[in-house]
Amino acid sequence: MRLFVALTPPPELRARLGELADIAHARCGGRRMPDASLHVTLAFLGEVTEAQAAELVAWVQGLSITPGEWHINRWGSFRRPGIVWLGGDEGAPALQRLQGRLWGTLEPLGVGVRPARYIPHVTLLRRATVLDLDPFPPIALTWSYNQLELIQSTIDERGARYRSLAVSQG
Ligand code: 2AM
Repeated sequence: MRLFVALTPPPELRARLGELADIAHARCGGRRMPDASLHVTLAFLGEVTEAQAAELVAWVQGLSITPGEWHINRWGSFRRPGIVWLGGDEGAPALQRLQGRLWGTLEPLGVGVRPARYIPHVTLLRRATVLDLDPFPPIALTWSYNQLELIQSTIDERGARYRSLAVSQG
């Protein structure tokens, strides 16, 4: 199964991110991420075995992370798959530390591949046809987090569906 570790937004922030996804979708087209799927990935693990998944569930359930804040203040895009995203604070030290700490555990487990560079972002659209982000309103959102989730991604003809498998201690 295909897994990733992510932060999921609190309800009010989720709703606000959804409104921004609507604004982006009206201009850029493509496939809008459903509100329920909005997240920021910390570690993409890819395909893992059932045994590895069970180990990862136990690990996440026993994990407690340092609470932090992530400041979202810019629109961005990845040209190739037509992704429009929200991000900011690329060097966001707390998120970078958290990501580094996760990979410090994941690498010895032999799952996933640590990316050369981590660009924290919330994907709003996939396969967007317009990637001109200049007209979008300035944003300044704060994402307060104290937990992370292990999420399973299942791909079907309607795109990816996500299911939470484990939540860290809050
Ligand atoms: P994306 O939103 O920019 O596509 C589940 O696919 C999550 O893992 C998404 O947030 C996705 O980022 C992220 N991810 C990171 N690396 C990936 C990869 N190589 N393949 C698929 N998803 C990846």
